[in-house]
Amino acid sequence: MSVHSYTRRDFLKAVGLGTVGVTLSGCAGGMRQILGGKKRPNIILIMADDMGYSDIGCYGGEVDTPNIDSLAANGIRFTQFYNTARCCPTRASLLTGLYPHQASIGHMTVENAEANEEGREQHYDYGYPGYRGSLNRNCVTIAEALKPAGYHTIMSGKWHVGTFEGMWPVDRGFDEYFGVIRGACNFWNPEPKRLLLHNRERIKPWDGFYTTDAFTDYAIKFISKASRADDNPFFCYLAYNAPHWPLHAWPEDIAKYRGKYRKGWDAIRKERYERMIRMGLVKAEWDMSDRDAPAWEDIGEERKDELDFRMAIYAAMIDRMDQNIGRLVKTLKDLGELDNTLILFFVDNGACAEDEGEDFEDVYGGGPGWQLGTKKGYFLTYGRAWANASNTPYRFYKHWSHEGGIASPLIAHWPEGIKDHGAFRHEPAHLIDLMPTCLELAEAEYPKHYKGHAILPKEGVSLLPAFDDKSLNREAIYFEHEGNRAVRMGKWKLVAEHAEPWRLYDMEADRTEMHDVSGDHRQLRAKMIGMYDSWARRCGVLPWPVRRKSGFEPPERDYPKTWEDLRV
Ligand SMILES: [Ca+2]
Repeated sequence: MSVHSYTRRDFLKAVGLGTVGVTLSGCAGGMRQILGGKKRPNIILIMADDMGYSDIGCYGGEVDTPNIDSLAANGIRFTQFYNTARCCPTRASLLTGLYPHQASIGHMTVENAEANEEGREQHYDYGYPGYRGSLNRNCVTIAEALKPAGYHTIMSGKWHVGTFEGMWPVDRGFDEYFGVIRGACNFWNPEPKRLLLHNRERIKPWDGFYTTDAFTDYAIKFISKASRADDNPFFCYLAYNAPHWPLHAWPEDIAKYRGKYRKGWDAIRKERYERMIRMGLVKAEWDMSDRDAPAWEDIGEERKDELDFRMAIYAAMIDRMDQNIGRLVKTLKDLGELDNTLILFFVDNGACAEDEGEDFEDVYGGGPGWQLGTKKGYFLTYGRAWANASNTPYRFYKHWSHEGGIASPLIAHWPEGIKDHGAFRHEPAHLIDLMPTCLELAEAEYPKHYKGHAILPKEGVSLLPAFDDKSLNREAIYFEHEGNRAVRMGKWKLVAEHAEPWRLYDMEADRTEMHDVSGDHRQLRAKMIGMYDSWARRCGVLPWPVRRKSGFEPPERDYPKTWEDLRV
């Protein structure tokens, strides 16, 4: 038994035996906490998938999210928290505390030969260190770092940082896992090749299965088990796939919103923008981004009805996630764990305007209208016009390094540790900060070596000072995805679309990135470009598009594609 797994019961036993002096001399953090009469907190990271900055109520949205709003009202909200603009790089970064390329997920995750037959190079193992498509062994996950400190390590939901066995959550420090290993899936019936697993066991979806509900069921099950097992705290990573496409929601949740979006995106954007100004989330002097779609009044009635349906399903998916977060919070309360649990809620990337093609031109949503409200459909989306509204007041979307791609809500709720209630924090922060935050709370050491591999130094800073409204004292934060790139340093942001020149914005005066001030700050711009280039070299970022390394043949791997292929 390590000193870290020492429980209160063991401690009392040690005191009774009169060996306390001997015991204490060799003790690390966990014991100090017990001696201080305070147990280290449980930590729960809850991440939504492909959601706009202003969809939820406490960030200015009209979607009904009372449970998430309650976490915000009794905790704090960061206004400038950043992700990496895409599903798998975000997951790699949050899990490891590194930039995605350092963890080898500079683009997407490895697929099998079948994906290659779609005509695009979808293998995603490019042969370069930053682009291997699964977490490498020169990083540790938060679970791997917290487990030696005695934490139970639990995950439920979408993994998406390594497809094949050996790359799975139970291979990367998690005691228990339930969820979908690969990316997007049918919410009612994840396709066999998406790999629905409990630990290593293949699971067939049951009657009434819906990913958001099922992921929560298992998170609750694992947490309850850990809470009852001993006095050690738990770390839980709950990665919802909502409200990522396909648009799939329960009829009763859709009914709540059907018709409410007939007012159109112009009205929704205006309402959100004004609400956000009143809330103190955005400044009135920031111009709202341009409408990236036709005017709502120019849309025909039939299309308006379908567009309302699409947005109603999207809202229903968020609503359902919120209901499930309510169930989780109630469980924590019933277990007596809520007060000493840090819950962080955030999103993996901004609203999604993806199109089936390469040119992102689908304004009104992908997939046939007849699939809406059914359990069918894969690429069934709400389109760029609604994504533009989801990201009010910011520009661009998932994939981009502008605020619409990378800005995320971050709610921190921890009754015993955060005394400020309902307040905002304006310190820029990033996914890379979650590892240092968890390490500090767990009093765990970040390893220099792990299982025989040298581990890269962590990149972020602990968010705990910001919980107490103190500065984070950081230098800069960097971004790159598919050639879209950015540097955030203090109030300045240098940002560029792929193949476009750098532009410079003063985020205090213009967070919506509408007024390039490059001309007024040439030296600063040049300095930040130099900083970006050094960072890109250091972290293995390559110029986009990245192609498979010459002479490199990715290892052939396969997995069962159908239920018939499974030997159950
Ligand atoms: Ca995503």
